[in-house]
Amino acid sequence: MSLSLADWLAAQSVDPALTSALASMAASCAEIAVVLRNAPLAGQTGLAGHTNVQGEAQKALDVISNDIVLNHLRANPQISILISEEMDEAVHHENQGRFIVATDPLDGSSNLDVNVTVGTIFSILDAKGGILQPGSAQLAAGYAAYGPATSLVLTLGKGVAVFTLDASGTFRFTTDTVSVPEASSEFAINTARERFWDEATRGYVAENIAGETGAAGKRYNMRWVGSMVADIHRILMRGGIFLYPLDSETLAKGGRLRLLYEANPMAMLIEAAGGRSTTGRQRILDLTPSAIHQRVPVILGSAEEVKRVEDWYNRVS
Ligand code: FBP
Repeated sequence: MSLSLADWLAAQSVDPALTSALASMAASCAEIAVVLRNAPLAGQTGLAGHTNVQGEAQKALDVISNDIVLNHLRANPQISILISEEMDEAVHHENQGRFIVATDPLDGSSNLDVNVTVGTIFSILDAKGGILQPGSAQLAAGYAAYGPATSLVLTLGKGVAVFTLDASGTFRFTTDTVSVPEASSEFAINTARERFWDEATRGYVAENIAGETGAAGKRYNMRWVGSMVADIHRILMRGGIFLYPLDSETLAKGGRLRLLYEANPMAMLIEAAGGRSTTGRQRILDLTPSAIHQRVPVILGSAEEVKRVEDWYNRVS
């Protein structure tokens, strides 16, 4: 039988305190997987009746998932601060814990009603650096994808490893040869937002749609699940590019996706697997956050494609 996550971390000589933090996140994800599997039977797929700090309607499962993560992390003396998409303020635990965890406990929850893959995204930081550290300071990042299989995808900086949840609730090592191909011909963007796009996004997408007859000189396919974990998982497994750029409608907010618990962990994973990440104008992992729920433009995936988008931004600036 393949190694459990705990045995794999021990084999990598990962610091026991960090191992403990990762184990708490893995236990949260295993518990959320069970809740999601049974949610339609338990009548838990609807709205919770309130909105989160971003003004978005919370689903019952957003709240349940947040509580699960909160309970696991509160019980872990290694974790002193929890930042969650579902909570207005960072939660400070009364301990000397070494780590901060930033999480989106249930990303893509608008897809729950249609039984599409959703996920839990997390980022782990050294508490000494405070809550507003650049993504390049992350000690570990990962997500669980609740799809046909529940996958835990993890990076400690170099390389990306995938674990699969078995029937007993243990994540087991599946592969560590995840590599985002440098070239790709798949792009993921919400094209219904075209009228809000900037010149660079318009130019890049138009070239892709032109296929063999355009500047890219090859035919593209568009893939968009609308659930970030599902879209990024596809890109990690077979390449492609994901774009949620700054557009005229999201301009005032700084973007659509959140820096601390969506953009940073996904950028760390993509870069650790050989891909590239940018806001269009700057590497995501170099941004210094100004607020815990800050939003940013997110463009990441196969290096050649991301560089083409960066070239467009350089050209139109
Ligand atoms: P939530 O964190 O509110 O669930 O939103 C994130 C997300 O669902 C991503 O998973 C997805 O990429 C994006 O929003 C899609 O947003 P939209 O449907 O508004 O284009």
